Amino acid sequence: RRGLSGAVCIKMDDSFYMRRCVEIAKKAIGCTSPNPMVGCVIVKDGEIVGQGFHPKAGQPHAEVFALRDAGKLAENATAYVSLEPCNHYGRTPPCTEALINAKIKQVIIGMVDPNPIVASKGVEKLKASGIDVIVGVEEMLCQKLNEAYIHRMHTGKPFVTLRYSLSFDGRLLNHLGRGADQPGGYYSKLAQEYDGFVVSSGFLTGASAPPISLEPGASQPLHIIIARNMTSLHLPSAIADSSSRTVVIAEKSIHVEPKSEKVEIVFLEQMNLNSVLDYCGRRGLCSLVLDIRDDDGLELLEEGFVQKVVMELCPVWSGRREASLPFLGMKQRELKDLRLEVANESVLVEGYFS
Ligand code: AOF
Ligand code: ZN
Repeated sequence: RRGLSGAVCIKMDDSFYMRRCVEIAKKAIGCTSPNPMVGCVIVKDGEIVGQGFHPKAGQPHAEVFALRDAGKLAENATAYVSLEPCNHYGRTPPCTEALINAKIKQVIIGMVDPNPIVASKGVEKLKASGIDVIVGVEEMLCQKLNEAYIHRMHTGKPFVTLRYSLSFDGRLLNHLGRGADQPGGYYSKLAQEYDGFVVSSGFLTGASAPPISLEPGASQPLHIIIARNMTSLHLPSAIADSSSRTVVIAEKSIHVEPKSEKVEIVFLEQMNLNSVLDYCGRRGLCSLVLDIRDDDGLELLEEGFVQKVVMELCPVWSGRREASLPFLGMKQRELKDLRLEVANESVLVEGYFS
């Protein structure tokens, strides 16, 4: 067969369409929490006749947009969805019904939804309606897309990524590598992707600019200050005036200045890392960055609450003899699924705690 451009069309396989679902789902990166990112593609006779993604919690799901896009062509077509279609009335009606009503013939699913109100009920409903269902195409890719959502569904806590910068002589830096917080820089992208940043004391002294994303149209992360053993807190203007919201989590009464509509104070009766993360999970935060510029915040790592590490190796020799060797005295652990990237003038190394 020949396409419009005259080029020979190859029949694309399930994996290709599922990867397409994941690609379009990412258009909503950072915007869907506490919902997952989901993409859907409707294919008929080897052609994509409709596609859609879930833009934001409260808005229609990916399948609804894809079916609208396909119109009547959805009849007898195959729907590819990166996550199992829902079968419940939440903020939106069930996608299984929408697929059934549109007379979809086959549904190919990337992964089962770990949300207990969905978990396999969507698959069962589709099958019971006579639709052919396949589950597990490009499953690992679909899981990676929603690693934070899946983690929160399983644990009730946000997925936590530790980020820090090191010099070539192995010292913790209190600044980012060049270009990291510019548009397209890894830090700006992390701030777009993650729901919240735990800001350590380096930010409170005003030494570091608070995490914000400069990606076009990005949603900004919530700034979280864990105010343990503090009775008063003066926020630097960079935080108080930032476009992001800030939440100060405290144990007992705390005096926070300056007052701002964007700064919220939350009290937790028994404040420990477990209760802080549980609170963040209840609040709907699926993912957090623990941004280390000095030695605080390290208990999260020690207690096993960190899932992923992003280390930036900056091309500087600090020459500081006394400067902190980060994480000294922490217990030995293995990292897996390593990824390496040369970003601007730094080297980024990512890994997951096993
Ligand atoms: C899908 N496609 O695009 C999304 C799904 O409150 P609701 O109605 O938006 O429901 C939220 C739940 O629906 C969410 O926790 C997840 O289980 C599922 N999200 N499912 O088939 C989508 N966003
Ligand atoms: Zn749905």
